[in-house]
Amino acid sequence: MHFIYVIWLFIWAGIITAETHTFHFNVSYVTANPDGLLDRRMIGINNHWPNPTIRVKKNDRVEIYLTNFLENRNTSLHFHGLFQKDTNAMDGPEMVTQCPIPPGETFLYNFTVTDQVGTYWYHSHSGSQYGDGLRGVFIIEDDDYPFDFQQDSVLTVGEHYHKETPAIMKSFMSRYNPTGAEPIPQNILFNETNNVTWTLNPGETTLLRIVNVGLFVAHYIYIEDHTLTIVEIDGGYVEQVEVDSIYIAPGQRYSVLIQAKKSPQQNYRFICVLDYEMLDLIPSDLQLVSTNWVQYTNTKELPGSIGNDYKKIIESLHPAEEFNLIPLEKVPLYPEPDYTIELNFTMEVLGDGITYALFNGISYVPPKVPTLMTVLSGGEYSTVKEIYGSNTNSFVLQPNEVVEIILNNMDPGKHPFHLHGHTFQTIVKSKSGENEDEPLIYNPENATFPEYPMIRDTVQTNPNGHIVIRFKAENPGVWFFHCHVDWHLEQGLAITLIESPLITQEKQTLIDNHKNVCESAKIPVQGNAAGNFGSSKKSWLNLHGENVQFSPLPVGFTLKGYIAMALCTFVALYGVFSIYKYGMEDVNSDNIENKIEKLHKLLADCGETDESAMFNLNSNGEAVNQ
Ligand SMILES: *[C@@H]1O[C@H](CO)[C@@H](O)[C@H](O)[C@H]1NC(C)=O
Ligand SMILES: *[C@@H]1O[C@H](CO)[C@@H](O)[C@H](O)[C@H]1NC(C)=O
Ligand SMILES: *[C@@H]1O[C@H](CO)[C@@H](O)[C@H](O)[C@H]1NC(C)=O
Ligand SMILES: *[C@@H]1O[C@H](CO)[C@@H](O)[C@H](O)[C@H]1NC(C)=O
Ligand SMILES: *[C@@H]1O[C@H](CO)[C@@H](O)[C@H](O)[C@H]1NC(C)=O
Ligand SMILES: *[C@@H]1O[C@H](CO)[C@@H](O)[C@H](O)[C@H]1NC(C)=O
Ligand SMILES: *[C@@H]1O[C@H](CO)[C@@H](O)[C@H](O)[C@H]1NC(C)=O
Ligand SMILES: [Cu+2]
Repeated sequence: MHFIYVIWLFIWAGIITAETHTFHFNVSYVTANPDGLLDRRMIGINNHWPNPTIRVKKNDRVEIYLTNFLENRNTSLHFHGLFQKDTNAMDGPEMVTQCPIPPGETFLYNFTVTDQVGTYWYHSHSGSQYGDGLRGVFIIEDDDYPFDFQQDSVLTVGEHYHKETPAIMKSFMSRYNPTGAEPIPQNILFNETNNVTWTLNPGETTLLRIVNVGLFVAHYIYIEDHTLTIVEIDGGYVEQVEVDSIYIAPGQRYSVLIQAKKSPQQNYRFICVLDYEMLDLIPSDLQLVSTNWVQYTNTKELPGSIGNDYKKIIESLHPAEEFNLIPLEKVPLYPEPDYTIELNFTMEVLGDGITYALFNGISYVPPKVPTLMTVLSGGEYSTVKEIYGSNTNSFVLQPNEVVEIILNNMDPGKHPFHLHGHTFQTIVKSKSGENEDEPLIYNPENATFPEYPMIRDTVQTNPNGHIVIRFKAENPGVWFFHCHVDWHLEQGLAITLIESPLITQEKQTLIDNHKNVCESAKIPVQGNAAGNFGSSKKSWLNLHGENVQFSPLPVGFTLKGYIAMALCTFVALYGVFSIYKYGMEDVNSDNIENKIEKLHKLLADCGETDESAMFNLNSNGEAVNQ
């Protein structure tokens, strides 16, 4: 008795609470049939898929030995939302903070979760690889929750593709897709499968941690005749809000309390609906609504499927607007920024005929040396922005300054932006702009900000709108800021924040294991973005050989015959492909009109003269002869 009492005291004092959790993750292909329609390879851990949920407590240490058993594919692991204080090299994004892990190699992820609590997730940060399944939930339990519940449960949602992401990428980033139309998923996954029955015990309260592990589409989620009480977003507690549904973008987390009925007489549907506005076309056989169930009693039948009338369902819902969610620990608006970064985001076709995502005209292209290694080897030159290359969208931040990012989304799509290593205040989130030619550009002149802005690590920008976020540069290291639509990340929609490089050098080093992995990947661990270095500033500024984007398509290009012909072919193929592939019964007219407009612009730019033989898409998505 006495002994237990002493232990109790220690725990209360928080002295011996930290534990080390060691995992061996053998990452390999596993055959699975997530949606019940097709066997395919998914990327699993220890010959199992779906992947395990990691549960730890505040201040615990996590050691993961990740061995890459994939044939011909590199991998990496990112812990989405974790600050990785003083362990930047454990953050995961390939060529930003680490070398890709080649087949056969083992990488040790070793970090503590410090005082963070809440719902996070882990996923591959090698291209769009997590779309093939390398993803899972990461929970940090609190010692003392600011709400009561009896059950603690998780739910992941996402979209599913029948093809593997390298094959999808090949047709997506192609000259034959000049509008950059995003890949259309084949299905919704509800907890990595579908037709799920979830049991609730009458009268109990459940904390449900919901994570969007998809790489493209946001979801509406609700339980018929039940209220969801939002208590946490992206690891931060919020003032409780009762809603009939939530809207969750890729990368985001919402924890909700669900009060089970005291004496239920029936079972209920648990519904998840894709945000169809994010899809360019809606194939007639695509289910945008996923019916699952909450079961109270197995003596009553489950209600039937709700059907696929997604528009009607979405119209009936009132999800919480993320901008209005107030952190429980009311954090006042951060002061005026010491440093402001303005980013104008556009999608454009570059000289190779492929659509890229650009910030201020620059599409992110990975450097030859991971940016963290450039910091660690750069000595006094690590504060010079230029050494990080001309195509990495790098910005150097000073210790503890308040940084503001203004992001003008000059694209008609919705984009969930994620900042590594921090949470941020969203102080402006505009509505959608009317159209692509008149995006709503942020004007600081008339801006008003909330007293207690919402805080999270991933926020969705509205079409042709803007967001303004603020954060404190209190975490030395190299941090990626990018769209969590991984198709867009692969198109270059990212910037690199180099935060307090001199302090990073002082406090952080690469362990031998990491250097070995780099050696095996044949990636240098010193030098500027081009891999050049030396004793002089001149050698550090020498970017000869760096990776760069294709140059823009010249306007009125003289090889217009070639280009025009190629573009005509794209248009025709695009239309014909769409018709054959999808039936085109329900084309998303808003999006498709934007894309058609882009095509027209492209053709105009190329000086196309003979339009008589051209095929084009009308707003019903039919190929028409102009
Ligand atoms: C879910 O139900 C649908 C329709 O009955 C079926 O086609 C699919 O295979 C089921 N999914 C799973 C994972 O069994
Ligand atoms: C991982 O693979 C290695 C090598 O095949 C094996 O020795 C080890 O037991 C595996 N670990 C797990 C957790 O499956
Ligand atoms: C793995 O990474 C190395 C080093 O960047 C690269 O050369 C190789 O092409 C990558 N492999 C694949 C399959 O992407
Ligand atoms: C993980 O990092 C801690 C702190 O640097 C160190 O003490 C520990 O030995 C490391 N674990 C492994 C397995 O190397
Ligand atoms: C989702 O899967 C996890 C792990 O298998 C399970 O614990 C949880 O109850 C499931 N959630 C729902 C809503 O079915
Ligand atoms: C962004 O676009 C606006 C409107 O065209 C322009 O005024 C502003 O200078 C641009 N900012 C940058 C950084 O290019
Ligand atoms: C800003 O406010 C002033 C005064 O109300 C108004 O005249 C002006 O049009 C506004 N500017 C913008 C860009 O909304
Ligand atoms: Cu995006």
